[in-house]
Amino acid sequence: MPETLTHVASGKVRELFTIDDERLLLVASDRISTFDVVLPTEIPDKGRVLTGLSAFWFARTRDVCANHLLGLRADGRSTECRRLEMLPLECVVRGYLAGSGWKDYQRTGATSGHQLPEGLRESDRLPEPIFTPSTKEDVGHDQNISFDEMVALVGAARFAEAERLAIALYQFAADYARARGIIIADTKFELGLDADGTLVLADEAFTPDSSRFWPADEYAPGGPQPSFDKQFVRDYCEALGWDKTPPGPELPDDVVAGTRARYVEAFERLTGIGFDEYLADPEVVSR
Ligand code: PZK
Repeated sequence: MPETLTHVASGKVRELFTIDDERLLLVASDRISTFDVVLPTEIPDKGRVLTGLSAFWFARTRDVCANHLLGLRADGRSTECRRLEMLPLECVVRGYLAGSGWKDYQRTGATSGHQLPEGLRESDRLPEPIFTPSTKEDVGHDQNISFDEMVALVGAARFAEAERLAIALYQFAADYARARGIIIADTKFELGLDADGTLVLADEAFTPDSSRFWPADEYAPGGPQPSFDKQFVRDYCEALGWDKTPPGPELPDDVVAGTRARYVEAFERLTGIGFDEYLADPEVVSR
């Protein structure tokens, strides 16, 4: 009998459904966004690459932090997960100075309450990774918030625990990835509480959609870095002179093929597993 699922939420490129009271189904599409706009052209297998990578990290980090993963479906893009009480904040960890962290630093010498050394350049590695959580915004960009606002949202003890887990998770994944030629400059994840009140890693983990992936062999601080996964798309869009407002442009076949190859390359470098092995049996990443 076909399964009936209730749709509960849509992200830009993912969908969330209810399976039952305890379980959700997270489905990653092949849609791609750039400059915050979802493009009309899909990247074949992108959703499978991101689903497999996330499940790989969940398996590798289970001794660092519990996670919501129950199992992968045979389609390779659908994750069955435990339903949690989500914390009302996005856990952001930065190991390098990019994006809004770099913007804040240029203005104030600090980001999210972390005073940083003088003289840092764009994309420099930070002395230590820092926790810079933000609020969840339904529309537009997440807002950076102060320590006091954060403590008011979740309480001091919960905040300290989230910070400790977030930094430990980032340290693990960033070291692992750096040894395989990929810099994870920063990352964002979501934590939830299970019925026992334990903090649990949810959503996606250390994918190129939730993190900045940079090719380590091209790393040159002092300016912006190329994106491991989306650089062909960005270059194409810049060359078109598109104004970065919707609708975005269709992508030509060579940009699609080159971008798909980069996603598959990230998957294979990080997991050490062939992508065709993953397609044949998605659970290979969890063993
Ligand atoms: C949950 N999101 C964000 C992700 C979307 C929206 N395990 C969980 N338990 C309860 N809630 C969530 C999760 C997870 N993961 C995650 N919203 C709720 C989100 C993907 C697509 F539309």
